[in-house]
Amino acid sequence: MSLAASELILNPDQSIYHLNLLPEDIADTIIIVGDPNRVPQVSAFFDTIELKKEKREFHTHTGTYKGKRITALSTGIGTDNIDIVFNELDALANVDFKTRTIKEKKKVLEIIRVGTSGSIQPEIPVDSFVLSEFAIGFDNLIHFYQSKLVEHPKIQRAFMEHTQWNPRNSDPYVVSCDEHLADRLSSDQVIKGFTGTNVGFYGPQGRQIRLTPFDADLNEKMANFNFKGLKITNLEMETSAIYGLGGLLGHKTLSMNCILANRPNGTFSTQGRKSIDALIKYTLDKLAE
Ligand code: R1P
Repeated sequence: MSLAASELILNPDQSIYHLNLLPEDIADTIIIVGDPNRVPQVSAFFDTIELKKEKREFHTHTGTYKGKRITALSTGIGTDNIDIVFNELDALANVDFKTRTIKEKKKVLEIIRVGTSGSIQPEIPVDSFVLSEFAIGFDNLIHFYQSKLVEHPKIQRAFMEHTQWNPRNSDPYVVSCDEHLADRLSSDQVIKGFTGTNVGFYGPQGRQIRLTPFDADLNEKMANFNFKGLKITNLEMETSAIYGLGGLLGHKTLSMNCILANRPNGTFSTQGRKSIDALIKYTLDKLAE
C-alpha cells in the first residue's frame, strides 16, 4: 500500500519532512544529541565530514570516525521531538520513497543518545557517565502506540504503588536498552543506571523557582524506589521515548548521560563542555572498536 502525501511527507527535493534528509544521507550508526550545537562538537572528532544539513532544531553531520561511517543528529528537547526523529529515521531506512511503500527487508539502525542529565542519587557525582539500562517514562508518548511488547509492567506497577502515583498523570512506562549495545559501551568508567524521563525541566523534575510542584517529595520517592536492586539514577527528557520507539521499530538503542547536576547535593558541573567532550570521545571510540 502506497503511503499518502499527508502521512509520509516529503519535501520538493524528496527529503523527509522535518529532518530534511535523503535516505543516503544517514549512516547505520547514529549519535543523537539534544543541543544542535553538540552536532559540530561530535563531528569535530570525525576523520572526514561528507554531509551537513539542517532544518529547525534537527541538524545533521555525516562522516567517518576511525573509518566507520557515523551520523550525528540533534533532536532538540523532549519526547515529542523523539517521535518525529524516530519515525523519520525509520522511514529513511525502511521506506522506499519512490514507491512510497515499506521495504520488505528491514534495516536495523544503531541509535545512541549522548545527552546531559541530573543525578538523583547523592553518590553519582557531576561529570560522571550513566549508561541507561532501563528508562521510566513519565511522558505519555508510548501510550499512543501498541506498545505492550516493549514494556516492563511489574516495575511500572511497583513504582506506581511506591510513589502513590497521582492518577491525573499518565501511567509511567518502563522500557530498556539494547543489551548488546550496552555491553559494547560498558566499562568501569560508566555507571549503569535507570533513567527517569519527564516532560519538563522544572516542575516535572521537582525544580522549584516560583511555581510549586504538585508532589514536592516525588524526587525523593523516586530516589528511594528499589525494584530488586534496580534504583532510579538520573532524570532527563528523551530516553524513555528512544527506548520505546526504538524497541517497537526494531532498532538498537542506547542512552549515555553526562551528569551535569547532582540534585540531592545541589551541585552543578563547572566543566560541562569538557565532560561532554569526554563522553562523546568515549562513545565514538567504543562504537569504532
Ligand atoms: C534540558 O536541559 C535538556 O538537556 C538534556 C535533557 O534531556 C533535555 O533535552 O539532554 P540534552 O543535553 O541531550 O538536550
